Amino acid sequence: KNGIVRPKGYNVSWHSNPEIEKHHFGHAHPMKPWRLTLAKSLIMSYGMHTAMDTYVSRLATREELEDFHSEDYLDYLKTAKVAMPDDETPKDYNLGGSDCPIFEGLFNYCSMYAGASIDAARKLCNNESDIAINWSGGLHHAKKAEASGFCYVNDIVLAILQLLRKHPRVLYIDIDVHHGDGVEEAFWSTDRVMTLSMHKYDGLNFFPGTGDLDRTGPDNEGNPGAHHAINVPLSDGIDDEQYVWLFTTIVGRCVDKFQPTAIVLQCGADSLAGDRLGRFNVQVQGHGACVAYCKSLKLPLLLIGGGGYTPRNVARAWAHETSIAIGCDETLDPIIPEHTPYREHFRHDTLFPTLEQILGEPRVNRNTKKKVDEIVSTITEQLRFVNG
Ligand code: VJV
Ligand code: CA
Ligand code: ZN
Repeated sequence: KNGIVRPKGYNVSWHSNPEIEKHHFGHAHPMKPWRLTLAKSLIMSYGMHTAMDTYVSRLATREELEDFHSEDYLDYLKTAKVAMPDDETPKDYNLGGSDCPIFEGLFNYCSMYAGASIDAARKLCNNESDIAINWSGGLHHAKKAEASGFCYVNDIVLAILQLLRKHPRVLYIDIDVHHGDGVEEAFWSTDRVMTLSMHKYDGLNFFPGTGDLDRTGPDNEGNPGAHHAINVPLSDGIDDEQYVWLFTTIVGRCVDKFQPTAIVLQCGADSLAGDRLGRFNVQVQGHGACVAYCKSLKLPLLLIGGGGYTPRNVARAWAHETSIAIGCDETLDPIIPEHTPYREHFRHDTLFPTLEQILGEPRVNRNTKKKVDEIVSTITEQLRFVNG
């Protein structure tokens, strides 16, 4: 296998545990941990693992999970039994419905993806990594005592809490097509974390139904967290040009004002065109440009996964973004190597399966220039209230 040259003096760490990939949410559930196997197959067939420090992550401890989650919720999550297969009504803590089913090994699954994010954050804290990656994490909807939208334990909140032990200010950015409500809410009352989510927003018609432009944090008397939540509500069909322009413009201004000392980027791949649940027209190139922009800021960077429901495209995006982290994106052969396991999955679209190709049926872009400009000017106004 062709190895890739490791950049000197620059460390990328990859945190994963193959056990995670074996879990099943149930027949026809859109969340497929197996997409991680597909992503890993691309990353390894390009030889990228030789250019990173690779770690098999461990389970998060009970104590670590309690940094955010309530004891009673964790007790329930640990002991919850697999329900009747046709039972679709969510039970206590929103567990057991069709979005957040109780499946075999659920607590191990949660402890593993959380352990990987915590490990990754610690590598950044002790300067052993410049960029740390956990594609199995990014489960942004989980609350202190509630499962939500395929998320049970909020590994992002746990990782940010680790970063805050050393870093005075953390910028959290979320390019999943859904609103990053759980992370936003967890840091509602602090000025040490700024949260920024770009997402499809259509009132209550698109999950989770929050994330309008005016949702900036509670501005009750003396709340230091006021104005530190940034929301970019978008309509169907946004393309690379608009998406990347919005991303770089808004993130650039947030960094100028807030002066973060570390960045966490949730790279949910359901914002890609052709996603089973998503509505955007973002391509692998545009999605990756967001990662490249964050890397260019030269701050400790945590890359985590998230949504993504068309597995071959999730794998394409996260393999491409791994190559950006390493700095070998320009030298990769766009045609997926012959020896890649599961290569047939990528032949779905074209004769020669490639890493970066036009994904999905194009959707009509419902985002007007006027609306996009208005979003930037409203957020620019909001940022006048923020100091680094
Ligand atoms: O829209 C919802 C909630 C409902 C109730 C439950 N039914 C199934 C759907 C409507 C109001 N939930 C969303 C949750 C999206 C979570 C996204 C997570 C992330 O990407 O942001 C981060 C990892 C939703 N959209 C689509 C579905 N649920 C869905 C769930 C299924 C399904 C098909 C669609 C569950 C089981 C099966 N099919 C078999
Ligand atoms: Ca988002
Ligand atoms: Zn999502």
